[in-house]
Amino acid sequence: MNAVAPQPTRLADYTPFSFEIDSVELTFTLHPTATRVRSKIAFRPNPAATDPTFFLHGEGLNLISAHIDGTPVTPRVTDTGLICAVPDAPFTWEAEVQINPQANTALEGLYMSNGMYCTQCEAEGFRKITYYPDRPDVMAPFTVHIDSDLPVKLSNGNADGDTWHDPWPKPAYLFALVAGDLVAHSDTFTTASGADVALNIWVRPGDEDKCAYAMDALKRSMRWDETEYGREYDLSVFNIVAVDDFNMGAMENKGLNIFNSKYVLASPETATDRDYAFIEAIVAHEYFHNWTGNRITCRDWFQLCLKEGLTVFRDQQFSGDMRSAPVERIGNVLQLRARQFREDAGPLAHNVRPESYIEINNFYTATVYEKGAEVIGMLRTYLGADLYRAGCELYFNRHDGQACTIEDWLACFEEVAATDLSQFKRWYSQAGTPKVSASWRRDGDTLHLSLSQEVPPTPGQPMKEPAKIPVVLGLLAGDGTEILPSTLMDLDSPNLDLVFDLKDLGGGTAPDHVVPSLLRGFSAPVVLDAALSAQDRALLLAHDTDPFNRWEAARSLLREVLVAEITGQGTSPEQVARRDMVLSALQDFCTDESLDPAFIALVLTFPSEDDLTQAVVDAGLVPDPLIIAQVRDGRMAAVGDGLKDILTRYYLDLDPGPDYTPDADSAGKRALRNTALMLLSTPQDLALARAQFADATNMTDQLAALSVLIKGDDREAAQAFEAQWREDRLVMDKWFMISVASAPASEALQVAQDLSRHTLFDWKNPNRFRSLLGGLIANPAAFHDPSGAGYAFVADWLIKMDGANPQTAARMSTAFETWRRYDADRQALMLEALDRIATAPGLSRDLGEMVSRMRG
Ligand code: 0A1
Ligand code: ZN
Repeated sequence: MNAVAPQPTRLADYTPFSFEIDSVELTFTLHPTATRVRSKIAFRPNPAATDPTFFLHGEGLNLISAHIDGTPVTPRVTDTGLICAVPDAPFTWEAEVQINPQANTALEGLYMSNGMYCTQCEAEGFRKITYYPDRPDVMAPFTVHIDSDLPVKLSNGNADGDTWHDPWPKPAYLFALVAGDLVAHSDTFTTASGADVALNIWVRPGDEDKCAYAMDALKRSMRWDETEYGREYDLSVFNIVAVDDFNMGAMENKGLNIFNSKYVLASPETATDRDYAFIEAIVAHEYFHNWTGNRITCRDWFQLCLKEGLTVFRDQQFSGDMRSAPVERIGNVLQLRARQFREDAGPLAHNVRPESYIEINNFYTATVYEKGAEVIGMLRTYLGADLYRAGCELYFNRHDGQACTIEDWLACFEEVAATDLSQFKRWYSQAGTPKVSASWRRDGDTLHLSLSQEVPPTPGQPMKEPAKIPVVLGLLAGDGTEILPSTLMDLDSPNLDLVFDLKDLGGGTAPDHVVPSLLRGFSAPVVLDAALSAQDRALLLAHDTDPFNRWEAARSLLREVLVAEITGQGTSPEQVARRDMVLSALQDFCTDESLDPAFIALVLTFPSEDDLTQAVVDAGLVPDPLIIAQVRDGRMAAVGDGLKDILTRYYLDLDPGPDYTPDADSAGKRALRNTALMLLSTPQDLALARAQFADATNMTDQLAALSVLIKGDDREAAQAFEAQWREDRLVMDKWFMISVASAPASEALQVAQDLSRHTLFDWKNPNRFRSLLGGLIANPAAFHDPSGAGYAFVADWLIKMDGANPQTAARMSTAFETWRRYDADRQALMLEALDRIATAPGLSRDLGEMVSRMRG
């Protein structure tokens, strides 16, 4: 543990900075171990400030000189920054510092990746570059000079030789600099008002032929933001740079987005359909930040969801428009449940707008991002598309150039819709996933439907107020016809009783049987508990007009069957009958020729082991990861056998041929075909997978086959893949991941241990580290091995990584957040691993905070 316990930063303590900045001029003289940074900053007292102290953040800097208005000064320098006496009037601050980019393994501030200089400043990395008020509410125009022999030198804004000028005031976290031996894939874009923009994607020589898809996604994003949100681009150049060493997915630096290369580079041979979809979404996400994040930014880091929730919502809308909206929605909900519901149910649960933190980097979470996006979606559901757009318009016009709060954002919607959003605002200040229960009864021709809600206690929040929950519902008659189309109900109190006149809805005759279709489109991020019989869910699967609820019905039927089997009730006659019924419901569903293959693939995809673990916990039982994996595999094989004819037909009919295109339709066909492959294959029957592996001409099909083969313990396939792709970093990341994630539980840990000694295991590269460790964590039966060896392996690596890159170690540590789910022995072993991390010498603030929150 650190000698002095780090102190939390609190939302309630916000005060504005004592000075404003009129301009920033930076001069970089690049050197791998001794880069010089000169800064010249025009400060002016801030009339809104109460504290006149001149404090500049700075960490790990070697201060060479400092001047105020040309006169040398000697500031008081500490570990976190400096304080200096300054005039009570405008003044110019000049400083020179020296830094060592090559020694920067934390990848925050200025660092080197394969001989290239690059920066990552969000959230608080700029303070590792020079002394500055490194807080998002201090915005200024920047001019940057770069002195280096390297051929390509980039920064924010527009270029004039090696000098870059960004006219738009921005906080330091959006600063970026790149220098290296790079080549560009270039294009142009003309904005709606006729301005020409040069577009460049900068990559290492040799990678330029893998940029076309990202470029296309960028142009589509730019157009979409114009048509859907009225937002145009505002500089004459937009640069994207791909780097191999990056802590996160990508970063929206003004005019100079920096990307993890895995979210830029794609060719059919090396990238999967999933990779293409991510590239499209992340390119869009970073581009959309230009307005939601950059032109209008956050007052403080507690407001992170202001830019992230909104920008995720916008990128999800974009992907829904570019691809199949229902398929995208289901994918987003799967992610939300897998990551955010898991977070919300454990010791790391926190508000969409947290109120205190020790290390802000620990709050780039599924709750801030994904639940934050759901909150925007609910706002739009309540207001409707037109008022939502009007509120956004007001927000953009009113707050351009400002650093804002959630209050500023909501006030725009309260104003355009003349409504009070104070109860809605609880979505920002209450953690936990609300549970909505629904029950109904028939009274003659009247249906009484009761909804109730309960928000569970979370760490530090024992009591909750009722949330405002939009429940979109419809009603189906027993023959499958819809008698009530989607209708928005507002569950804003603990209970809501609804009454429907079925005679009226049935056009004069009340149907004999009525099935409610609740929470259509997943209209709120809640857990729904509705007492729908299996027959009713089968009816929804067959007939609901809402695709999300069709999928949801199938999923819950499958989950129920699996949980029964996992908990030892699988052999009862009732369960055997239930399984037959589910199989025949799936069979009927699959024969509908009009359905989108991507949608069918989702319906046939089994709940994950993690999902089933939570379902077992929800049933009040203790999960055994090995049994869960065995039952899931066995049931998949049984469903594959039961649906053999139709799956084989899909497999044969849906071959899109050798000409790969990454569009959603072709990807959907491959998804269904590979789902069929997975269901049809067993360790005893790998012929289809072997043939596909040998013949594959694209990475989607090759990797799908490899996964099946590794699961079937076919080591030769894994070796062949390695031999084929050794030279390709991004493909080898997939190999490291899948070799462990798909391995049989009894072998995965040994495979992980062996791979950690592989010559290509460059552990300081975050992608490679995440592939190997993430692969083990994604194989719960191996990670949770009763010996505790899986926990020990991960803990050892977290401790090691923490010494080099605390952010990456801290993010990966969430593998332990679910320790309370397990039996006493496993709990003890997981806590032992956490305690070992907690007492590791030199533990970082990042990992220290995570471990202490998880420990509870
Ligand atoms: N703002 C970026 C994500 C990002 C966040 C933090 C980082 O370093 C701590 C890096 C990138 C986004 O939302 O894409
Ligand atoms: Zn973002």
